[in-house]
Amino acid sequence: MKILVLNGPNLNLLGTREPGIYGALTLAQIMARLADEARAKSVDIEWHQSNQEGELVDRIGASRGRFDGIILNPAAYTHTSVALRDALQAVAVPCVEVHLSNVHAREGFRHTSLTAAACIGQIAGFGPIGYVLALEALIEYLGRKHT
Ligand code: CA2
Repeated sequence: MKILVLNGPNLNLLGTREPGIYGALTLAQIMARLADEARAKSVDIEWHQSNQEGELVDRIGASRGRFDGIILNPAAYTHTSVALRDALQAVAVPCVEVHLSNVHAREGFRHTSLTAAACIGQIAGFGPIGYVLALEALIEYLGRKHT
């Protein structure tokens, strides 16, 4: 099983600022923890971070046939990107949306996700462990039959 993990804009700044909202770990540390969990479950993961919407769209577009599932933290593009939503719908690779913070308890503009409707589900508010929960959810989902 191969899972693509995509992280959107400014998540490269994790661990350097706003630890009160996003925690003290860097993205590399969060991804290392996820990779440990994946290895223990015999799952291959490949992860990327980009501040460019088009790069994220391209990576989603190229995922069909190469990956069994996607874990996506679209960051600020969650709330704005029709392009990411269309890409997810087009490839139809099962995707779990992850947010470190509980977006629903924050500013109103974060309550809307344009991408979540193109995902099998959303995990928000559990910090870095949200990525591990997303991996477990994907493994469970992919183990079931979907017609
Ligand atoms: O909670 C999340 O994971 C978010 O996707 C994070 C995004 C935010 O726009 C979403 O509404 C919720 C922001 C990522 C920016 O990360 C930073 C990390 C350190 C310092 C500043 C920003």
